[in-house]
Amino acid sequence: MPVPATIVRMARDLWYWQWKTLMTGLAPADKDGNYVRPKANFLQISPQTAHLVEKSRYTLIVGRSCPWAHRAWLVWIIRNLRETINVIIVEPDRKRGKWRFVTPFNGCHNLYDLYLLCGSPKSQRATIPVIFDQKEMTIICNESAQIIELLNNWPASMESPELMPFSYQKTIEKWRELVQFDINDGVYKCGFARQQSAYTKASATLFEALGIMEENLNKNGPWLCGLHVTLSDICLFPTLIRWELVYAPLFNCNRHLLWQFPSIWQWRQRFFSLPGVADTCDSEAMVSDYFGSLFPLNPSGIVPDNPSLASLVLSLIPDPRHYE
Ligand SMILES: N[C@@H](CCC(=O)N[C@@H](CS)C(=O)NCC(=O)O)C(=O)O
Repeated sequence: MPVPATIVRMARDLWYWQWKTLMTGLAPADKDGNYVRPKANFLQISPQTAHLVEKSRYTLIVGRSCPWAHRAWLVWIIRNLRETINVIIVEPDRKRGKWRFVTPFNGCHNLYDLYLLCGSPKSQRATIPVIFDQKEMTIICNESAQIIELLNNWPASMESPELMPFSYQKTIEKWRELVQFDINDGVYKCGFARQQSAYTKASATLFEALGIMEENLNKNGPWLCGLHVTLSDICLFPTLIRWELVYAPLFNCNRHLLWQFPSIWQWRQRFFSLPGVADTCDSEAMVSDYFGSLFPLNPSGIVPDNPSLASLVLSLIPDPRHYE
């Protein structure tokens, strides 16, 4: 039996009100419905002194689904820092909306308790990535943009690559800024937009930035700043590896398909093939966490099927004659 139109309208209005209420908890927005990312609050050592830190005193805490944690994990892998800083991978606890330690860490079962132990106010969101100092029992940094700079200066072997060489610094900063605001955060601005106009603006900015990346890689590749992998590549990859799995289907990042940017497509294949990188890309964790946790965007909780990540990333760009 068809549902009467008035009931449908009432249900829609009620759902829309509930959706807005839930979105307020999930993703703060300004008065025009644009998503505004909250700020992190811990930073106690400067990147310039990170190379002086004592070996094995610190732990990097990451999770498999989080793109901000992924960039820190990538620096750890690419600079081969396993001798000088431990890594712990936390798991999402969806019922409680917290990051959970697989085995208790300093007596804490979840990251929120570790934040409290380190003197964080109760109102603080317990986010990853984090660098924890075991000696002082404190979090030294919980902002990924700073964590990757710290890790780039962390004690490492002579062969470890420098990801922010001095002569490239200006160029790296320029790309990092575009990547951070228009791409890393850009996908969230699309997905968490509260109004059509906010979404339309975010989507246009996002794809314009991808266009700029495409042109740059085409002219100056193979990496964003030329011949060497730098922190700008590290920042771009976590967003692009989640593209078809999460951001296109869940955050409406659909204006173009990624393979329509051929240089970006090849750049992603190149980055994915670097030693150790594929092991940091757990597509099941990414998909189940985003689709399972972001209730206001996916109320059914249904987690979609996907091709294997390697087959997707390493596939050839379709021949233009077949789609034009
Ligand atoms: N400013 C942070 C943001 C990190 C962030 O938002 N992490 C998310 C996971 S992708 C998180 O841990 N969220 C937990 C929460 O908000 O309670 C950074 O870039 O390090």
